[in-house]
Amino acid sequence: MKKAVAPKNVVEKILEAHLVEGTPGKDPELGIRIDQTLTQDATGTMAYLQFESMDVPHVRNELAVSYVDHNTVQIGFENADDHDFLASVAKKYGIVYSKAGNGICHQLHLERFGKPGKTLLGSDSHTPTGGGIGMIAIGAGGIDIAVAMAGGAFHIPAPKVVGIRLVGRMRRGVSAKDVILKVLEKYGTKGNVGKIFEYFGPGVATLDVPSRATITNMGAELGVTTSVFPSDKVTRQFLAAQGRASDWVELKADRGATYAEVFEVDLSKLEPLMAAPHSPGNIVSVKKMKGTPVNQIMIGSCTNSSYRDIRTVALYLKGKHVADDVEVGIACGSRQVVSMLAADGSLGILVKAGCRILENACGFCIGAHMSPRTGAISLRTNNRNFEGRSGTKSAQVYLVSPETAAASALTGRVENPMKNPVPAVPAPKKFPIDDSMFLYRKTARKGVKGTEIVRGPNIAQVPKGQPLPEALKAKCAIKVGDKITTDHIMPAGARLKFRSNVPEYSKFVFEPCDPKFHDKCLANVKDGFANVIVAGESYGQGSSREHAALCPMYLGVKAVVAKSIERIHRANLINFGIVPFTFDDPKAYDLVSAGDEITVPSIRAAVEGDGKAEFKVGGKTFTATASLSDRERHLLLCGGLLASLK
Ligand code: MIC
Ligand code: SF4
Repeated sequence: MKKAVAPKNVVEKILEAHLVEGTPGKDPELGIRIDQTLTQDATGTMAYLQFESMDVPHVRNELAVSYVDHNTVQIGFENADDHDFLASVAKKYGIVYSKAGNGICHQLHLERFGKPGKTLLGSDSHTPTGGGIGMIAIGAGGIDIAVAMAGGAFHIPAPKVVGIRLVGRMRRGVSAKDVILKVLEKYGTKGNVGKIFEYFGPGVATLDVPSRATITNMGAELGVTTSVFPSDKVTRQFLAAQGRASDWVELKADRGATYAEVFEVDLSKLEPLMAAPHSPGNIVSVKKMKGTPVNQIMIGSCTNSSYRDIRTVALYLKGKHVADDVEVGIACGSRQVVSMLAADGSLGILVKAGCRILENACGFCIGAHMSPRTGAISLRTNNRNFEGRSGTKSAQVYLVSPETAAASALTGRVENPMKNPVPAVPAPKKFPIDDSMFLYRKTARKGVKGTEIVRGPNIAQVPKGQPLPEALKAKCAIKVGDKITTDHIMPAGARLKFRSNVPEYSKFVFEPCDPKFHDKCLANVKDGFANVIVAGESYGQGSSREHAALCPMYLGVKAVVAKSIERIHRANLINFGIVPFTFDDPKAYDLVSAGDEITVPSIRAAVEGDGKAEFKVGGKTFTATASLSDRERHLLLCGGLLASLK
């Protein structure tokens, strides 16, 4: 008799097809094969410096793409140096290179490379955008991407799959951003580590691919491993319109497939929402905020920069003008989007309406363009409103849909876009295709032997970690509270240009919390102490930037002790030889103050064993545990991933 096969959801299907280590339902960590990788310039230089040191002749995964979209401001030589370095690396090792000006990595990857059923690993936390097209797409630190390009597996916590059941159809004026804000209202930005969100139900068919991608993109803010949609007729139509019909495969959950839990969203009942300062999980309704004066409106970013989104904004602004006391900036996601808007007259509408048209890049989203004025209220369609991320610490940033942004631009006040809604933008039958800014496609995977890597003075070496000592004699270099993001740890914006130069960038670690952190750490090291970071809940939220681990490592940080630590940051800490401890009793957090001497007499033995270590602070002791897999244990004992490869 044939053995009955258990029905599977989409996540289980894709993971099973890529499983190389571990058994689902048994092991705490699973190793998966990675088909595609992506990097962006701000994390890419480190990723490729680390890839170089792995000594492999060319990339071994199916497709590797290196995008330039973050540091495109080019004030000073640093950004341009990075671009040249990245281009030469791409040519040499068989990586496709997307030149600055081509667009934002996630939008471009969705348009031109994403394939349902494949795995994608990207050195950017919003890589899950690819989930909109039915990929298991995960954000990670640069060194993990380097390993995947060299053919190595990637490890994820065995996931708990949460089902988000969509029913009904959204009313006009409501859009995908409101769906993900609803999910964020329910699940918040902490406590979701290790989960994967799978969208299913009859409402899925009402969402086009860009809308699905908006939802999976901002799943990053939940702190989940990734989010995924099925691949259906809508996906097929999108791929066909991109001239990639043959990349389509159908993917759906089997009848009877189960989820660890299910949350239902009735799309027809949704209303416009916004995330209030300073967290994407701080959800309020637009109705409640209606009438609030606004100083700035920024539209774009990898969350909301598709043709559908910007065309919708143009429909709201057609024949009208933005209010006098509001500045409006628009950054499209890609050249494809820009050329479509140029062709259908939308660009003209936006210019006439008084919008500032920005480069199709990350720009404002990362505080690298149009920082708002002191104390401004800024409505933005991007995904993060952490304090200071816009480049202006006193600004109050609200995250909204393109519809809310557009309606509010007209009056300079928060407006409900359901009041005078515009018709839905139909999914284009054919997208204009121009891949001319993707270089080295012909030599992809093979590379061009003999290519010389271009290294300007901004390209520094990656520092190496040291093996974990037997005992730790350290000082608490900083004590921070809950929800500390990687933007607090390693600020971007004006500091972003030092990404390829660790000694230089390290000067800004914890700049928003304690600008003296760098000096204190170095003084402690000079006095023979290592450094320890003490933190509250959900430490390391947000970006995948491994500099938030790499630069602290450079400053002698050996351990983080927190109430809880987010997934990508925890993995980055381990990759750079910093032990991620969590307090066994969260009350122990109160026993430590900044500047205290901390000893961990047997830190190495703890990591070799069950991870539980005794910490001594003054006359007091407490315990904290680093729950580690064998692989993670090995990395920490060696002093990090790079050290372990040597
Ligand atoms: C971000 O949105 O914070 C970034 C900048 O894209 C980061 C990557 C980085 O820090 O370079 C991310 O999301 O991972
Ligand atoms: Fe770029 Fe912003 Fe998206 Fe990060 S979140 S990839 S900075 S657009």
